[in-house]
Amino acid sequence: MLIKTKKASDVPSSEITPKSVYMDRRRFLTTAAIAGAGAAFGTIAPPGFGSPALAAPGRGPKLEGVKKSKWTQKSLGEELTEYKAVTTYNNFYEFGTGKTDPAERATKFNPKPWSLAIEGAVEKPGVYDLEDFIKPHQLEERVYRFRCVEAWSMVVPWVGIPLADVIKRMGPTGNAKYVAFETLNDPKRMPGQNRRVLQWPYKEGLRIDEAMNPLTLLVVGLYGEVLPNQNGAPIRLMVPWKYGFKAIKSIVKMTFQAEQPPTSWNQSAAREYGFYSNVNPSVNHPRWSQAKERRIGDFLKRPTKMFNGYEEEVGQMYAGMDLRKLF
Ligand SMILES: Nc1nc2c(c(=O)[nH]1)N[C@H]1C(S)=C(S)[C@@H](COP(=O)(O)O)O[C@H]1N2
Ligand SMILES: [Mo]
Repeated sequence: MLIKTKKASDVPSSEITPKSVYMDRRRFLTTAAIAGAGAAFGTIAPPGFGSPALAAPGRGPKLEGVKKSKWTQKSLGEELTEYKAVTTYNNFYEFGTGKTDPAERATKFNPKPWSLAIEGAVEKPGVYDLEDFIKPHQLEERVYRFRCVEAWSMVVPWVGIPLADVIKRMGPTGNAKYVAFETLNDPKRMPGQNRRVLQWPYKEGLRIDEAMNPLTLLVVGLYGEVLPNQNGAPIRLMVPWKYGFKAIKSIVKMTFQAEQPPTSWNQSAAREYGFYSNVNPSVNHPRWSQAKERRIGDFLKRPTKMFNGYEEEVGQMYAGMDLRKLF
């Protein structure tokens, strides 16, 4: 996300794929050429279609009992973004506003133990220990496209549980029209919160049907491993048809309520960031076009797709809505 004090004439930092990412990619291409076409890429990706990152040994604790889903790399038909880029090119303002800040500054953050508060219009509100909260659910891997409002994008094999299953378990009442999410607010553990670049805690929200959509995932891992701190450990949201800032990290609270909740980016710049924030190439950001995006690792830009390519799955939820007004 860009800070709003930037001038319109500034080139968004997102326009520039960081050199380290290019360099890594080039290095991979060379290595792959040497290794030859028969190289095995591990168990997640089909051979020959794989991500370079999977060729490397494990980097974090592996998650056990993760099942495959129908959202595979093959079904998406796109290359995975390298693990290194996914974990070093981040937006997580609680650890600084620079792209490499989270990876550099969140190393000492300890997301264990973690509790998650469920509040409001549900039959089973309470404060849950995260491990107990996750345990009844089957972890699954889903390869999703992910597009930041800054016009860069990635393809990531997330591991998580469908938010719909969690909501069903909590028993929403008739007043549960929206879900509000909050990130941990603890400047001692999240030093970026000492600067008021946003109103802390970071807040996000979804309409209940969006939260219950089969695509919506509560993420606890990526690349088969426990979610790295910089990517929002221990639990973050993933709504692949919306801009990246909806994907709130390090969640400590979910509140079910009748009113549309306030969201951090909307509070910070209402003209620029709406509640819905569906990826929409025909609604430009006031300061830049949303028609194209740069896939991290690519040189050329590609056209952005309506709802980030998930129109078939989610378009119906917005039938009859003016998405220029409700951006
Ligand atoms: N708590 C919190 N969640 C956040 C952010 C943040 O600054 N704080 N940044 C958002 C933005 S703008 C993006 S693009 C994604 C980035 O996720 P990634 O670093 O895993 O790619 O996280 C989103 N979730
Ligand atoms: Mo973003």
